Amino acid sequence: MNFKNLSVAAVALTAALASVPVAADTLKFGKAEDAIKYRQNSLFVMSQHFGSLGAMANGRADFNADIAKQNGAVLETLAALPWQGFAEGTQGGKSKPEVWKEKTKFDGHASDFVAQAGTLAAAAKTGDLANLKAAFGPAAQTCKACHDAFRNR
Ligand code: ASC
Repeated sequence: MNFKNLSVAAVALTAALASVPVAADTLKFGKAEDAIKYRQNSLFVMSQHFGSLGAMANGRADFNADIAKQNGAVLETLAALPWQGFAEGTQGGKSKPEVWKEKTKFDGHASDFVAQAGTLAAAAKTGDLANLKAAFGPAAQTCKACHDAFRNR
């Protein structure tokens, strides 16, 4: 293999590795309580990283490109996780019963959010505050839309 083909292969491998799905559907919870804790805690950790990006996007914190990039990367990885915690038979916590009664709609909200988290992470990676600002609102909107429909206050 010549050098050019080798670098093409390296780029293709990197792209393939990057698109390996994160651990989104890997767990079988022993107890409903564990599933509830898992989804609540993963959502909580996500909210902290999301909140840091929001503070920069909204001018409540100084923009730091490196921190934004790292928080975007953490957010993107975590965004895939909570949904497996909403398994059948794990009703409770702050979830409305509609999560399970309207699972397709709920899953649609989850995948909208995952897509926006990816867009926000990509925006954060550019190191440009204007891109972060543009991507933050639509991502926050996907959090809110799902909470309005499926979370008890
Ligand atoms: C957060 C958080 C939410 C969302 C929501 C967006 O950081 O904890 O629930 O953003 O406020 O509208």
